[in-house]
Amino acid sequence: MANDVTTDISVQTFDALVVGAGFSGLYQLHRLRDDLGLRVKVLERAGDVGGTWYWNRYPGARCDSESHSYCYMFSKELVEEWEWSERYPGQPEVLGYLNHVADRFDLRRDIQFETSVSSARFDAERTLWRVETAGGEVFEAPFLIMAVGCLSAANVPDIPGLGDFRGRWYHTGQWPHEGVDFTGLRVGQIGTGSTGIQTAPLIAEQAARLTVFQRTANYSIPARNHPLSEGFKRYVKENHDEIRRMMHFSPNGHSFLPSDRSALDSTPEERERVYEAAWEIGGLRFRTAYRDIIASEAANKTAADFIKKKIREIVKDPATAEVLADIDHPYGSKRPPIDTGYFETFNRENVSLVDLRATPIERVTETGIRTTDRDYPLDAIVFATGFDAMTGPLLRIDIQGRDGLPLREVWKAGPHGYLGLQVPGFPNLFTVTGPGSPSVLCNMPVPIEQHVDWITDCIRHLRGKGLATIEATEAAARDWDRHVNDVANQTVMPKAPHSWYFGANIPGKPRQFMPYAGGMRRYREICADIAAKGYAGFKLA
Ligand code: NA7
Repeated sequence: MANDVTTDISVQTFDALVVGAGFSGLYQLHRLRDDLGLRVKVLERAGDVGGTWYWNRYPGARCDSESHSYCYMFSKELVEEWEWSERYPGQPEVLGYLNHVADRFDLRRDIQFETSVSSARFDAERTLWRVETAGGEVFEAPFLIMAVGCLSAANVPDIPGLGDFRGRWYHTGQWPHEGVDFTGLRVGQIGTGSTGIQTAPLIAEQAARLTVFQRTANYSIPARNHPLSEGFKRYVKENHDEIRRMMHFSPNGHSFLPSDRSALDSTPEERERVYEAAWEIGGLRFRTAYRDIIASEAANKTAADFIKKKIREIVKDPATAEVLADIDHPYGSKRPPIDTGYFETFNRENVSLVDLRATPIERVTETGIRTTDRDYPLDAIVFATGFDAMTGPLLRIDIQGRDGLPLREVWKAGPHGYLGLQVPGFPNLFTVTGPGSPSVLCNMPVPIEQHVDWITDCIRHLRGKGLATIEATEAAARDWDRHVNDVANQTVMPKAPHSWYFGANIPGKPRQFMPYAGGMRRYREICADIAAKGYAGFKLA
């Protein structure tokens, strides 16, 4: 029988659409709805709020920023009523915080969960973005804000034979909500980035055997996590303004500042004392022991050598220590992890390390992983293999600007845009912490708040002036691309061209340094200046 039922596509219209309900999307909704009075809809793929903290539920998932700075600072009341329990909050605590924010500001009523955006097309005639979801729904609005996160497209490497594996496998960024019990199992873990370094010690405690497959050896600094004292909690509440000022002043949005000394001005003995003290304090503060660790290769080498020495001291088996300390890039040129007992884990009887540089993985078999020299029988594989960072979450959506111009086409040689906020040819489309902005080099809530505030002010400005569109100019975007590249070249970052900052972890992805390495403070000033000059470098119509 012929099916002649016509589908009624009912289009839902709003003043602004936001994609994503993590740190960025929640705050963007609050600002546009509660401060500007716009009708806003947030579309979120997950079943609840939280973004990265909704998905990353692997054992040991914990924030690398200190809790009192890993939070929104826009509301004094929010800071005063929320109490963090540890120096670094674990995943459940951060997720609890974001749920609290969603409830406190009554955000859920404007968020549609389990809604995956598949395409977004700009209709120039009507000056509207038309957004379609995987479920076939259609939404329209003049403004579209992509709050999709920088590290939300999981990267499962295409290793031959994975489909044949008879055990279970997991990606850390898509961890089962009910958790995984590794008791009695032989577990293989691929990846030794921030995630792998956090999860290995916990998996090792539970599993019968853990085999860590390491491709690139990595630095790590002890986190020295601990419960927060009542005195510190009081200090946080009473010094909100001061802490916020410090976060805005610091180059990376943290609540501490780098030393004003050069590592090269210290004697070796002095340096040893400074690094020893920084190692004891732990965490990302280590990077601030001297002002030039990230800027100068020679200064960096002094920090790198110190950490390598520490690895050799901690790890008892000299052969294992050598593989762990054989690090081929400057400290901080890849994302610097912090850990709780990572190197110590290799002193356990039930843990071993495989050097994939010497013996690469050939395939996954029905019963485990085969490298070029032997088979490793496994019951479970954990992929701690990271993400298609920064561009991945945007490019998996079919975004088309003026005249059907696909973003995938514009970015086929690497991301291109102005301030990491806009791309020429895509009017009224904003990317929160997009490529070309400080984003992943910072304590994330800081660049997020700055972008959301800038976007909100921009939309307010347009509406106040009766303007319909804002669009980055090609010339401004080209200059900005060059500037992003230039400032990266003033650091040690280009010495790790195999990092995900360059897109190098994804086969076929164009190699281009993606975040802005000029520092959050400088970036904030540039953005403010551009807005004050009537949005220089943008076309307003
Ligand atoms: P990362 O930092 O991208 O680390 C991924 C790890 O997985 C890293 O050690 C990679 O080695 C390894 N990897 C990736 N693909 C493979 C293949 N095919 N074979 C072997 N090993 C592989 O991701 P994380 O999740 O740890 O951290 C991401 C961010 O999340 C982090 O910066 C925090 O901001 C939170 P490689 O170094 O590429 O040789």
